Amino acid sequence: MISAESMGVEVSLVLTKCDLISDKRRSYLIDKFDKWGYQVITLNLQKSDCFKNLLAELKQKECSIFMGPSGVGKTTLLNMIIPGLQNSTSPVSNKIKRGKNTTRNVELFSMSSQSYIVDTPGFNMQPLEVDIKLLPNLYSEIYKQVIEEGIKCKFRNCLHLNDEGCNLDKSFERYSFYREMIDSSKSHYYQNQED
Ligand SMILES: Nc1nc2c(ncn2[C@@H]2O[C@H](COP(=O)(O)OP(=O)(O)O)[C@@H](O)[C@H]2O)c(=O)[nH]1
Ligand SMILES: [Mg+2]
Ligand SMILES: [Zn+2]
Repeated sequence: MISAESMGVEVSLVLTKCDLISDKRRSYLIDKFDKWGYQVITLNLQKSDCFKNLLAELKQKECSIFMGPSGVGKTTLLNMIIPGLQNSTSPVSNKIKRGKNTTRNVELFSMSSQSYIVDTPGFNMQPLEVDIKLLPNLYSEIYKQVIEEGIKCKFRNCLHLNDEGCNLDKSFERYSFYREMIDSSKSHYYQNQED
């Protein structure tokens, strides 16, 4: 999600297979991701009326890309959206506990002449190469405080790592992840300086 944000790609977070969890768990997840700054769409593809909102959103966009681990239901969703399409899907393997990469290529499908969907095999995480100074803006938890609430730290380019002179409220779930990301970008940055 942070990679997408860094490229200016709008993120819509979709939780699939909601028939497999309780309503309580579903509410918990909606709330969790709301705090991350994402309004999630929850899907249960066994009920076809459930994806109307998502469909409306997809139709408004020029191009949408389905990303996510293998086996979460990306191709199943695509098959429901595009009438007549019967691309292969396969259940999550019990043995390896993950999807089996049934979709092998990145393929572009058209919903209309103005609207396309790309199905992908899943994730292939590349190390993120973002200017370290831009990282804080990719987290809504930070962005909201700095831009919308106007909090000011002592140093103008504060990375919000230390408490001295930093006024950011760091009590949000992704803060430790943010810190790790800054640390790994830093080591990446210094390594490149040495090359
Ligand atoms: N229980 C449940 N299973 C689903 C749902 N959506 C997809 N599946 C199943 O999940 C498995 C993997 O789906 P697939 O579309 O191949 O996943 P992909 O790898 O993300 O493209 C298939 O067996 C689907 O039938 C859902 O909403 N609920
Ligand atoms: Mg697939
Ligand atoms: Zn700060």
